[in-house]
Amino acid sequence: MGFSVILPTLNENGHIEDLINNISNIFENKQIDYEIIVVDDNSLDGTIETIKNMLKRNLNLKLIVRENKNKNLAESLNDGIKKSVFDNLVWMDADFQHPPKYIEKFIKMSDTNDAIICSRFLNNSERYFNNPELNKDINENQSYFYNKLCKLFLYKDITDYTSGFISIKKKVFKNYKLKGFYGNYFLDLILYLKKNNYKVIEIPFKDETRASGYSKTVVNFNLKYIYTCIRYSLTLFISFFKKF
Ligand SMILES: Nc1nc2c(ncn2[C@@H]2O[C@H](COP(=O)(O)OP(=O)(O)O)[C@@H](O)[C@H]2O)c(=O)[nH]1
Ligand SMILES: [Mg+2]
Repeated sequence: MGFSVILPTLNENGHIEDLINNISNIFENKQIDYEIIVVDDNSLDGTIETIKNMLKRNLNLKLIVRENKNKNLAESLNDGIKKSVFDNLVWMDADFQHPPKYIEKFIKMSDTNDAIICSRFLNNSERYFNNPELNKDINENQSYFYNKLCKLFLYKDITDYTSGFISIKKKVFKNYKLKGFYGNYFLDLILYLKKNNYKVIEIPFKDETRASGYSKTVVNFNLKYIYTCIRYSLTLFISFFKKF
């Protein structure tokens, strides 16, 4: 058993070293083979230099810099998948919103499942904004509503269609590539898994606020917000028909 952890990065210098050390410790303590693949879309905040320095010390660390390519989260993950060497893949936000401790659950459950998804919307999931000191991101209500709609029209046993925190068997990608933008690549992946009868399970988790830096997906309430809503609705609409 081995794990390839893919970390897509765009300006995550404030915490990326901590995150990599944290993830490495989990696998080192359990003596499980692993690699961490950082896929960077030309960060300007020093993320690339930090990783290059770490490469000298951490032999399990790899770096892909997507030079001369358009910034794209799903394509970054595809590049990481292509480079990976182990049977189990994990990907997650590189900003501590997805706490690394859940990797221990992935390890425990990976023998009996093809995909394990950390969901924000199960009954016993907890949200960062339950803490009264933390503000809710502007797009949380939109995301909640969108995922409810997906559950209604797609699969009753899946609650988080835009999670982005997953452990998944590499074999899934023999005939499939991630496609789309931000969260909606994830919906397409769920559809593919379900249609091909892979064993998918969700587990509850407690998300955190980003450790530093800023979100690339939060949009203000303006034309871009409406455009994003339309793109997401279209994806759901198309997925509904692709389901059959
Ligand atoms: N390589 C790459 N990574 C990205 C891109 N956009 C976002 N990310 C990374 O994807 C993860 C999720 O993005 P984030 O800004 O945290 O979105 P949020 O969690 O929805 O606020 C983070 O690790 C980002 O650094 C991109 O265009 N390319
Ligand atoms: Mg994030």
